[in-house]
Amino acid sequence: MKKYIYALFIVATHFFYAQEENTKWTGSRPDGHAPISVMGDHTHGKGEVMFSYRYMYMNMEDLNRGSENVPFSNALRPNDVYMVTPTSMPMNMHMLGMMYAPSDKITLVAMVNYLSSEMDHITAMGGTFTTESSGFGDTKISALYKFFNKNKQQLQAQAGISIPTGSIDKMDIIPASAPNQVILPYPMQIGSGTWDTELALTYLKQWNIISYGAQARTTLRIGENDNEYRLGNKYSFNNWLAVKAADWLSFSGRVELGAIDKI
Ligand SMILES: [Cu+2]
Repeated sequence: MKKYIYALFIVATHFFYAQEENTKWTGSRPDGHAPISVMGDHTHGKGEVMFSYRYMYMNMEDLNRGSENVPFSNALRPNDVYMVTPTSMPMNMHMLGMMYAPSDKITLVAMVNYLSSEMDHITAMGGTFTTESSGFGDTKISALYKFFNKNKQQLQAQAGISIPTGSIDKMDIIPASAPNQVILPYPMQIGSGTWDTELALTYLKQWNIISYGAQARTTLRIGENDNEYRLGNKYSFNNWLAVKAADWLSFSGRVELGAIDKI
């Protein structure tokens, strides 16, 4: 499956005691935040608290063989061995986050999310059906450490864990199993099932009306889950630019390079 569409919104509340110092990078400018899908992009000053709500919609559709787009019939009998192939998978994600800085150097981050997904299928006989799963996902707790902030540049590291609170036992009825439920495939499971390590390194730079950021991030999965598999490790490299249009408005965009290991 490929082709995905992101829709992202944020409602964030800041309780800040902003100190505008001309020589420092600052998150209190509207362009002091990365595009919303980048996590751990900023730190807070001592005593600051931030709550966030993020919503993401992602739809995946079409079928690829290698990197080539192929019709669904290519995967189905008599062309191939499969009885069923997925055709699209829309997903909704609600993310609640909290940040708190016990000191100027350290910011603590906690995140929980609620996921609901559907997967549409077509069968070799031409029938269609849809499966559904939803629930609270894995819980992420991490700490951001600020190495330095000078000359309008900041460097920070993030280290954390993902606690496997999300289900890996989601089931639904498919035509071949009715009236019984069967276990749903990997992408329809809510959690990873493993304790995962999250590590990131972020560099930030600000000019008068422009901010730049770069972040390398990895998710390393530990061991196997209760269903005897492990999702692939994830690696990503993000680059973003934000332009300050007014004291309350900025525009930003990012380019991400990513890789995921095999399950
Ligand atoms: Cu924050």
